Amino acid sequence: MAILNILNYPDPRLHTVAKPVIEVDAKIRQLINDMAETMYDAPGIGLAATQVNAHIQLLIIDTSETKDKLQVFINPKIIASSGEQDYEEGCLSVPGIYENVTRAEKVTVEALNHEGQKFTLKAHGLLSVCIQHEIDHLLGRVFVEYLSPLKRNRIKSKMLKQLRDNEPTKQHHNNI
Ligand code: GNR
Ligand code: NI
Repeated sequence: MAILNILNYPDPRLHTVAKPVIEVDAKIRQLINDMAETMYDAPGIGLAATQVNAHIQLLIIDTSETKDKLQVFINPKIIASSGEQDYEEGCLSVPGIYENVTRAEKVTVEALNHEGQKFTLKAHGLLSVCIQHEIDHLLGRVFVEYLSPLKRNRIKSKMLKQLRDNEPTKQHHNNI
């Protein structure tokens, strides 16, 4: 197991469109284990392979209180959606930012599990939000793209400033 590096917005690699998984093999299951460790460590309730710079259609979610109900979605497809809901979203790739996003209230998703078996799941509420948020990552979309250009640009500037402030050269300067 390993904790993987999470890409931070506005890293252009977050806009990569993920390719379908051809075979659910030992290598994929290793990545699932590493992503799970990374998500629980963060901590977060979901993680898309895109966020750890693996551009394949794989995402994991655990919205349980007890953090022991990992759900794996490989090659996920939303086959039905209905209604609308607003939710204050956050993202491990946009740390410290929480903004309201409107999405479908209910979704039906088809995917493969960690054993490569096909399943269908109907979700509502937070799980539905999370599925849509993670599938967006696989399509190269980050939730801030639903916000106004003004808000998005403010967030982008804030993230770039954080990045600059964390550079080793600056760190040295700060410590003197
Ligand atoms: O940990 C996360 N919390 C969250 C809260 C509201 C809506 C979506 C999410 S997903 C996020 C983890 C993440 O960035 N997944 O891509
Ligand atoms: Ni996210």
